[in-house]
Amino acid sequence: MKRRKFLKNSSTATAAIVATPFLTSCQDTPKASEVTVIPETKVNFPIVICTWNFLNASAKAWEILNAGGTSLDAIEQGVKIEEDDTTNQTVGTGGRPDRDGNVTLDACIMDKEGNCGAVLAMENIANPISVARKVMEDTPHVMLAGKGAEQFAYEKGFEKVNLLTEQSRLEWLEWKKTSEYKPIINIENHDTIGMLAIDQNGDIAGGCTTSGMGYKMAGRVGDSPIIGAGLFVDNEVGGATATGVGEEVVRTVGSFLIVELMRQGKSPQEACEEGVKRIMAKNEGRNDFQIGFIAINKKGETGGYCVQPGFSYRTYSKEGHVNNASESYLTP
Ligand code: SD4
Repeated sequence: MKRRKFLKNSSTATAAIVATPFLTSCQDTPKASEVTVIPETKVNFPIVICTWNFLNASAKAWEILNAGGTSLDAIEQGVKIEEDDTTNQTVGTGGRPDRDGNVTLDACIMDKEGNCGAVLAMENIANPISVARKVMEDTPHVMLAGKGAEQFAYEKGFEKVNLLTEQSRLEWLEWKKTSEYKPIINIENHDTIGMLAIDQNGDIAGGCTTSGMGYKMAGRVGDSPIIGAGLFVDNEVGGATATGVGEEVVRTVGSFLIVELMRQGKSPQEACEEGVKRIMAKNEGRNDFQIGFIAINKKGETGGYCVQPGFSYRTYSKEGHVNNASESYLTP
């Protein structure tokens, strides 16, 4: 039996029973007295984790998982909470605009089969994660950008909305007085939501949604909607997602790297640490940007690591919900 199948439906401590080599060569089904019990393997799912301290988003995802819903539904419904929160100025409605005053949204989603969908630099649509899911499910493509993504959303019944709130407009007008593009650590690049979930079947899905870096150049796209950079899920291994300065995450294909490190045997925590170290190796001496990675493996073990102090990630499972302060590569 494949390990993946063995873990299926198992959300509590599990003892794996393995036939000895002698017995397997002699008969198909060993008797209970003739098997070796290997140590308990603790699994922890269903579970959802997300970047930053998003209690409402993770609670929504947990509600779906706990009721037996799929990880894919949990991701979509969970991150939508932040897309609709106008006080979150890094995601969805209320997001900070680009330097021309236009709010452009990026999102991607990935399911247990490795299917994925993304929208890039899309304007006037409130829930890019749902459009990304439609791209995944209803088109032969993976990514739609700009006007094409917006047009596709209208065709799918999404409404045109004004994403620029008064608060974000006034801050942009203030920014324009100096027009200095220098994202403030843990402020202007704060609050993108990347989310990973495992459902009761043990299947993993992930999503990531953002308005990108505040006051970016028109047309700029970061890591968040790029499969492998801002998000990656491999249902055999685990998933990873990122927040922070997307250019640096793209340069190392960060989330894919972390999943591959887990495939090679690293824990989610070790893999996130290695991911950040790879980025810092390309940026020796720099201390002016933030990146945070989170990861989960097939057993529901989690990890997170970042460049600068100040990043946290939330976990929500039967064991409760916690905002985990992430350790950082740099010290304060
Ligand atoms: C980006 N990674 O567009 C995003 C920004 C972000 O919290 O994470 N903001 O580069």
